[in-house]
Amino acid sequence: GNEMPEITEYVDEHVQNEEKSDMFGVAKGKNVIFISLESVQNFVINNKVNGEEITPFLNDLIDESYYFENFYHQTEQGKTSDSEFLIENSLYPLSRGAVFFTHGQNEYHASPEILGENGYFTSVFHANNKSFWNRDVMYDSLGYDKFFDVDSYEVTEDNSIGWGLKDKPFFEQSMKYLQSQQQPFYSKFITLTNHYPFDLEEEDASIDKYDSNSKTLNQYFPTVRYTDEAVEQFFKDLKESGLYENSVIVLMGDHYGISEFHNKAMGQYLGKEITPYEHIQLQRVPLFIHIPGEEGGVISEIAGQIDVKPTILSLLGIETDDDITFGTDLFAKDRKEFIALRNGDYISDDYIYTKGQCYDRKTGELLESEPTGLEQKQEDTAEGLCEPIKEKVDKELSYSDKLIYGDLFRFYDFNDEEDGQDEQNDQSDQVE
Ligand code: GP9
Ligand code: MN
Repeated sequence: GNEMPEITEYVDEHVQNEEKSDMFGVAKGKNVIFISLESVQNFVINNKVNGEEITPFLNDLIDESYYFENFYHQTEQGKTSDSEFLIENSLYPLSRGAVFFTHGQNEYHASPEILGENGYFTSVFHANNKSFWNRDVMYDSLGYDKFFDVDSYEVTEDNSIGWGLKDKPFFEQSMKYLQSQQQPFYSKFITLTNHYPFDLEEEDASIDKYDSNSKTLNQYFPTVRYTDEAVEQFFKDLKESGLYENSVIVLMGDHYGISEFHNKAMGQYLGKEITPYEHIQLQRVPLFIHIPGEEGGVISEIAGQIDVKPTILSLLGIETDDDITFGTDLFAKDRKEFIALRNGDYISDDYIYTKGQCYDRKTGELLESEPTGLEQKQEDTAEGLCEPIKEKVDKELSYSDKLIYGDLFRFYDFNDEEDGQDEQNDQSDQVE
């Protein structure tokens, strides 16, 4: 625990906001329904294929939500599980392997645990084997009350494809469990149909495939549309059940669906060459925060999955002054100046740094390249422009790694007073 003082000092000084945002507590006491949209990247939003809208429901939802158009996924090899780790801990996943597997039994201070301490019932809905990504173990460590895994669903040959239960029956079958939960609840839904290799039956496809040399990209569009329709139906069901009015609904893409192996086809679709800069821009995934009764708006500031935990807790009016997070409330005014990707690349207001090159974020212009000769580093190159933030990025990633490798939260007392409260709450909401 020797590193703890240094890390908490860094977080206090460089991450946490002094002032609460104007949005603090606007959703106090409401349910949170978090929808993880498998492999949905934001290039499909407000875009078309063969003249057809790809995500008509999500496109309309922008008008009634806070929509973050420059929101980046920060996952690595742990894919969906890394995104879950990011959004609930506001720590970075690891650069290799999946932290869900390698550190599933660490001590954490995750949002499900914090929400449990604040009277929430917490659950996950996902129609896959419970041990996939070691979720059954990790969800205990994160403080979840209940995991509705594949065993909670009726899965037949007819209602499944690819990885399992299709998203439409998944949401349909989830409703009865959701309605029986104690309120307020925090429930996370993880969709599955829009997963590589994006297989979909003809009868479920509302739009045609794209036509390029990448079967993967071609098939991606109809499956994204299928998930869009599944979410639309889910919203209808939520409204019918009466849960909608009293809930905040957050929708987020977990990570990219189309890898760089498909850059040629992607370039054909987008009508531009996929440069290293464009590749980073393709790591944007949608984030919607939908609060019934609030108008919302499009937010262009850079944001990332690391920011989800502090943002949700702030909306719910939960104090997090003593928390250790590397993200910030997205509605706060003075936010940290960069979004770090797990490989050390980063996005700042002015720059995108990738592969040792420094780009202008807004124009994509290559500002400077790192000299190729090893010993030739010069002050006035890319390093000059991008280097100061790059140093901070590396430092922050290493602090996050230290917390995980050393299981350092064992040595940190998050809040004594809160602990006293937990014990009382725990007795009242044991729902299985
Ligand atoms: C598996 C699902 C997809 O349960 O979450 O996992 P991914 O391959 O995207 O990590
Ligand atoms: Mn995924």
